Amino acid sequence: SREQLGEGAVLLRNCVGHDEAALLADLRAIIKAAPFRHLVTPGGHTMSVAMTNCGRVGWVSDSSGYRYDPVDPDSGQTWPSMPPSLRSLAARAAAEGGYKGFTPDACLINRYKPGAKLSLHQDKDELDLGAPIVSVSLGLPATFLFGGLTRNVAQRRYRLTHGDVVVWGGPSRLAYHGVAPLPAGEHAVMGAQRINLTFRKTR
Ligand code: MD5
Ligand code: FE
Repeated sequence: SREQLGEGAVLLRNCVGHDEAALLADLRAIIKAAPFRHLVTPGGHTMSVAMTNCGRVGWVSDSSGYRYDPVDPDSGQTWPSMPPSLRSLAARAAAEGGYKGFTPDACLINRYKPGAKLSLHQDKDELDLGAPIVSVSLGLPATFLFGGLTRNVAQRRYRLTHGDVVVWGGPSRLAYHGVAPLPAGEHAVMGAQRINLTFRKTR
């Protein structure tokens, strides 16, 4: 199914489909090569969400700021490459959301355990703001907070569940957003966690 959340923002429920087994196997291999870690923000806070990346570059944060870096600072190696199972899901979802020819070069992988949250923010570290961000939710359901172009706009809340994909483009690309603290639970496939993949075109 297909639901318009805002101008340029399209929610595709249960969009992962038959790609799921290959996707999860590839995800496990990425996490083995580049394990989840809790990044520190420039303000000195350790994030409750744990992160890793695949693709040409990965999103990293430390005391000096945010950046896209070809090197995993924990390993000193380049990030695992973006497997075709992930790349093709992102391209298919983007096309369904109205963006043909989406070629992401980064995939940020966020892991939420119960209690983890993502505070209200904008994604603006990417140079190509004309490209959408494609977000894939796996595991436990989460409450997603979708605000406006300024911080003070009231947020609408959406429950995102396993297999849901959101294409964030157009004016929604720079909307403030966040994720409410993850409730405890156990997902049949993913266990006691939510994993979110965000596909980005950084240049
Ligand atoms: C998540 N991740 O559920 C979300 C999904 C992040 C992040 O926010 O930065 O890693 S991506 C949601 C998103 C991206 C770009 C724009 C908008 C939402 N939006 O306009 O609401 O872990
Ligand atoms: Fe974000």
